[in-house]
Amino acid sequence: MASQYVDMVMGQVVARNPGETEFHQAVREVAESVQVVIDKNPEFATMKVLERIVEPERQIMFRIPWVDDHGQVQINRGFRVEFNSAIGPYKGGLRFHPSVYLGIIKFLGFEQIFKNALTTTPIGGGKGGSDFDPKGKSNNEVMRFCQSFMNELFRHIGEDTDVPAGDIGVGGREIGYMFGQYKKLTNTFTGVLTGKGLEWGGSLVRTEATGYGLVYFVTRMLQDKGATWKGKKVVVSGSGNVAIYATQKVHELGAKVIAMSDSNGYIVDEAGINLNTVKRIKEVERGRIREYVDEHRTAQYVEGWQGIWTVPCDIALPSATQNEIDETAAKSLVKNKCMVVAEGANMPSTPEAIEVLQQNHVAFGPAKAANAGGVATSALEMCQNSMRLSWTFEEVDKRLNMIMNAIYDQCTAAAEAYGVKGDLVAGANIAGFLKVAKAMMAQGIV
Ligand code: NDP
Ligand code: 2IT
Repeated sequence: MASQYVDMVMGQVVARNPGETEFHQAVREVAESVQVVIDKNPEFATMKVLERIVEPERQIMFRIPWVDDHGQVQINRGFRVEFNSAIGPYKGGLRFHPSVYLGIIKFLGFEQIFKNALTTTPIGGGKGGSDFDPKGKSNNEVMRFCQSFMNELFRHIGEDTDVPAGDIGVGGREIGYMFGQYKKLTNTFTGVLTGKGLEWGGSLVRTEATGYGLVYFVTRMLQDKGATWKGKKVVVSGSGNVAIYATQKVHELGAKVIAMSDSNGYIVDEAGINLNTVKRIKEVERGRIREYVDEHRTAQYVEGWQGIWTVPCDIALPSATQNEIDETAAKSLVKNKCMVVAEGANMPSTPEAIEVLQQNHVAFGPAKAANAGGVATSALEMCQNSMRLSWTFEEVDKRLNMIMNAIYDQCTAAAEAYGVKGDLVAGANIAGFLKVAKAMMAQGIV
């Protein structure tokens, strides 16, 4: 339900950011949700809060030259979009994937503003990355690339300024190489990155946090339907950090993940995915998901990643990438009587897909809320770094669980307060926006 005001803001966003379709998509959803907030609080319109929020505070693009194992010079492009610092230092991951361009980093940075606001912790929104493809690269190549990336990035970040972390293609290995280079360049040992190794400032539970948090969030969605995890069939797309630890927690809670994927295809194992095999293939060997069927005769491999949404399930957790559930996939989930869809990935459902799911009463948990456990635990890592101490696994996990419950409560309360009861998309956008908008109002025109 677009209005004149939303149309006006969207017109400006499209004109000023041509070709950045993912960014337009992310902005449109928030703008449509917060229309009711702006109607009720006209000072937000007078002070142009929405128009200011859609403009990044700072965007950095830079050259990343490095030398591959054959002695050839390679050039990639690096990005850091420091989107909004109204409630804390810029915070958000780095994505290394060949599809990365400014529009992807901006959509991710924009989403991060509201997600981070929902976590209840004091962090602003940012995102970065590169079009570097880590696939098939040696460890030494990845190290040289990360060092070159940090040779520019270091001057823009800092524990109280901007604190990057991982995302697609950036895990513990890459954070290690980047942290080493930052430390060498600045001669400081600070909490400038999160997702660090446990021996050098990392937090317990950060590795598991996005996946675990997603499952804690879905627990509340199920409760609202009078249901539990027991005996449920679950499909999780992707087989990276988010997918693996969501699957681990799903299994702990007595449900069964029966399908996972990567960008080539998907596996179905009705006996329940053996997570040890997936972890070995993806985390240790950096192999392909198809290798799973070599060891598990009950399983099947199907080429192409989109088909995973035709696998009948009670709960779907898209945890790979943006726009992986389109209208057709959503219709297929509805036909198969899926009861809950919750987003582990960022913006994995198209607007058309969300409409199909919501109209058919499938409970829908949006990324900003459902996958916020990762960045929330990053904020807990920052907190531990500042105090120069570390909490136990149980302590961090308990805080993560409390945060996911608080996020769920904020989303449901905001949806109810603004007349869209039960709509978690609107609830997440409204609650996140309100926190940031109030901070921006208090801080003047800066
Ligand atoms: P990883 O790099 O660990 O894993 C990504 C997984 O998604 C891989 O299995 C990858 O397959 C698959 N994938 C990537 N691109 C595509 C594509 N175009 N089509 C199909 N599959 C694809 O990343 P994460 O698990 O960290 O991130 C997954 C999602 O979760 C992203 O959307 C990310 O933004 C989001 N997220 C991550 C958080 C974190 O803490 N890590 C926090 C919150 C959200 P392949 O190996 O073939 O590339
Ligand atoms: O999308 C995300 O929230 C992340 N990739 C995690 C960001 C972070 O700073 O931990």
